[in-house]
Amino acid sequence: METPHPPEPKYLKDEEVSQECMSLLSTLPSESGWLSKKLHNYQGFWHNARQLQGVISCQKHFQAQDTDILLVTTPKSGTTWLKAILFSLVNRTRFQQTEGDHPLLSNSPHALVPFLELKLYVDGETPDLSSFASPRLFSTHLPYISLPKSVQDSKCKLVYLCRNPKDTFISLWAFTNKLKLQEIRTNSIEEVFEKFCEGISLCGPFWDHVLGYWKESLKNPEKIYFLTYEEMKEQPDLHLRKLADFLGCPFSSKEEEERVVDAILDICSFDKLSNLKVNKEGKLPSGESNNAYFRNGQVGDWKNYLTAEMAQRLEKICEEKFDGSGLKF
Ligand code: PAP
Repeated sequence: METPHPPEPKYLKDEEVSQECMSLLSTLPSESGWLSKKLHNYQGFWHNARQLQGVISCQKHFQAQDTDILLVTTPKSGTTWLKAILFSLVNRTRFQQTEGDHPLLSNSPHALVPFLELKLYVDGETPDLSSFASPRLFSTHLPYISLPKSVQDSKCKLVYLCRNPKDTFISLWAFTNKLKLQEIRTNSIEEVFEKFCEGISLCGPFWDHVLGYWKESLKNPEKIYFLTYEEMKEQPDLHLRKLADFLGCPFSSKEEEERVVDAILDICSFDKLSNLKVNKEGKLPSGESNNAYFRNGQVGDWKNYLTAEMAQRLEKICEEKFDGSGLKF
């Protein structure tokens, strides 16, 4: 007997889009996708139909507040981890990491820090955000060019996270196969690698996404904190302290004495989060299993999947794309 397919997450229900979105889609370049059936190019980046509906809706309706914090990531760069970290950091006086009722112990980080375009605005409607405590914490995969105008105009802060492209690709490929849908067969690595190298992936081209935020973070370091998964893995305590400073909530000497930094890193660690019942067995309201967001959380896992030729090809593309930017992976 065949294993039943997991339900299709909301953001992948391509056919459920408004007339307005449908009309826009018909004017955009499109390509066959590797998770959704099709990807559409909007403002230079690839989105599936539902995601695009969310992008347009949040561009139109999202009103950023000066105190908002936006976690922006390239897909599969450690979004889940940083959602947990930022949530714990900014709520550390409301919720102590050592208490048994900390929200991270019974909620997926994705439920605590929702995506704008993939969750809150995905239906094309204006969500009620009045229940969000201040500072409001949201996340997005939106490229810089597509951010709602109010994000650029307000004093809200952006934390940007990306990851080595080879590990990003492997994580994305593994994720799409985990979520594989009825109409789409398992994605072969060669096939999707080709697409990734052509820049065709969710919110890709990868390099354009990264460069957009990299350049802005150099111009405006008060507004954008640029971070990589590898840096966070290597010196998590350093970056957590820097994030706290950047967000205007530095650790006090009393908190340093009480080792709050370690407590936050501990509750957000891969081992801790991936072994919680909620993340092992729970599902998001969109139907995805929380465990799809935890694989192995390693740096350099690409070595187990990519051939030397594949790795060289992607390295060469990135070298060319990032040339002169000062950014290296
Ligand atoms: P998203 O962008 O679709 O929300 P995201 O959370 O970025 O997904 O991707 C999951 C990756 O983060 C997985 O990487 P892997 O496939 O290389 O293993 C996942 O294992 C990793 N991850 C999730 N939680 C943590 C964590 N607490 N610490 C480190 N890595 C983590």
